[in-house]
Amino acid sequence: MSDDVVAPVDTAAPATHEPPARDITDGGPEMVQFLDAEGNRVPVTEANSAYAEFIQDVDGEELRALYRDLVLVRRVDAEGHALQRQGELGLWPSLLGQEAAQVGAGRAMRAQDYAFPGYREHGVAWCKGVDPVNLLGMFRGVNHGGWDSNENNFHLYTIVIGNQMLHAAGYALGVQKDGLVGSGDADRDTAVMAFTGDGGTAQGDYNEALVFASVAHSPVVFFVQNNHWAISEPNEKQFVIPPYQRARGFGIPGVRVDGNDVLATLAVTRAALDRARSGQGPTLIEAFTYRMGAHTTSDDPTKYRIAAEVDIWKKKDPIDRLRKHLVAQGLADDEWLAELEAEADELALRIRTACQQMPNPPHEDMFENVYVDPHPLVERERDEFVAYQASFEED
Ligand SMILES: Cc1ncc(C[n+]2csc(CCOP(=O)(O)OP(=O)(O)O)c2C)c(N)n1
Ligand SMILES: [Mg+2]
Repeated sequence: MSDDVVAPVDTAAPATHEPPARDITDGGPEMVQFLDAEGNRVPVTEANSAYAEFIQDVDGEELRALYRDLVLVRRVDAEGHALQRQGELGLWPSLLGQEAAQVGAGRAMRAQDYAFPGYREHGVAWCKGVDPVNLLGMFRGVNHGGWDSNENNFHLYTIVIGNQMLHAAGYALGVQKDGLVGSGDADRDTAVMAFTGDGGTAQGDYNEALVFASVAHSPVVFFVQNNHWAISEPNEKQFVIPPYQRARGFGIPGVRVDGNDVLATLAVTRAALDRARSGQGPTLIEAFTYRMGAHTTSDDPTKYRIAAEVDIWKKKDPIDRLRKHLVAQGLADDEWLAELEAEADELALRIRTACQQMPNPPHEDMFENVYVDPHPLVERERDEFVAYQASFEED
């Protein structure tokens, strides 16, 4: 049993509301892991044995492709951060440290599977084929959300915490009613993935979505990235029982995976998506990971967390561990790694240039897309706004 497990209630004992003390750097023996922090393959354990078959086909080429994803996604993130600091973006929420959780989940998805992200899922966006330039446009505030959701089956970012869980549960219900589940056709059967954080699990929307999805046996995978912080609030303020164990209370399987291990995340997510597509209902995945950066560029984490905690997690870095593994297996050498760095530089230059060149839209564009059809109230407000703007003298 992991440290997180709360002992059965002793009715004779006085009630206590103190959460159990836990080591936030240790996911416990139930956590699924295939690559340890040193890049070694983990032997078969009770926790990982059921998932090994889901990564049996991952050969050297695919391992290198996963590493490439991790490196490029981290570079997109670094560029987003830098552009915000240089005044080009209004805000940037960094995914630093969560690359493996997102690439593992994103690469497990098939083209027809639909993702409902929060606001930090740049790695999932990458895997679903959303151009990072679109992410930058959204945080630059030059469009209504950044991209066409249906182009890549990747919904718009949702800032209202936990809200996308309900969107996903509803969409999954629709998928089910359209008969897109359980036919055995790998290109047709569809699953839905909903992404939220540890803080999100405390929201009403999250809990309602899990009830809806579980009673309807909908094809949805709830993917909680437990990065241990909800802005400045630690796990202890969000739950007493960790998310993967709370799944049981909703009647769905819950699994904790090492979110800094791309192989484990890929395996566990593939298993959960297969379950969903074949009509066996929802699964909850808790990816045990860490937010290495600030909550967003508006935040200063040195005000509320100690550097020693960050240092421990730096040693669990998701990219370092896969690089060590590749090098040890003879799958990567200095030349290949340097080529990848050059590719990352090119990507960074492309998205930076595109961001700086984005034209500012006319102000009145913000009145577009409020409703599907024109609406008299919105039109009146737009006209008033245009007249107000025109009342200023040109300088
Ligand atoms: C309904 C709602 N309440 C509060 C906020 C303000 N808020 C923005 S991010 C955040 C923390 C979310 O933490 P978590 O779910 O752990 O996700 P993380 O940011 O760590 O990825 C809060 C409270 C919000 N956006 N929406
Ligand atoms: Mg969090």
